[in-house]
Amino acid sequence: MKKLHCACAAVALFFSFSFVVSAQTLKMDPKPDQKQDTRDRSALSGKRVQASMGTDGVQRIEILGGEYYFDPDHIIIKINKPVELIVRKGKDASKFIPHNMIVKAPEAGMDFTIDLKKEPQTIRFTATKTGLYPMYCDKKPLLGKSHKEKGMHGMIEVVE
Ligand SMILES: [Cu+2]
Repeated sequence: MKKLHCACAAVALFFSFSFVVSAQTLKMDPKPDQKQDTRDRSALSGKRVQASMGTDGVQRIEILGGEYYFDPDHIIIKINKPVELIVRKGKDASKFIPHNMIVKAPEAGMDFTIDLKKEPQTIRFTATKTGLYPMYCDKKPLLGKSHKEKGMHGMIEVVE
């Protein structure tokens, strides 16, 4: 009798477990726009995020960088409103690989180069022209591809 009881419990456990697994598989199914992404860090890249407007009128967004990505890598900001990009190395980023973030668009009010650290740093500017502006890391080992070529690049989109 006890043995039968155990078997029943095992079967019940098995079914509830497989239910959890299938529910998780469904949840983990990548979104269509992420599927099309062919860069190295497909799980992280291809992410469009609009900076959130603070009650103080400053748009803020946090960006992580690492091997070899920016997360998010497509940032949407509003024109003529102050922006704070809070940048730092991702938790998984190597201590030994240097990274930076560069945006060279002086015509749009954005012109900066910042070395990424584990601690957050804030870049402040106000974009003055709508459009798409590239951001990238220009680090490159002596041999091999640059970080940019490996996927460490993204876009800042300035909208009305
Ligand atoms: Cu880099």
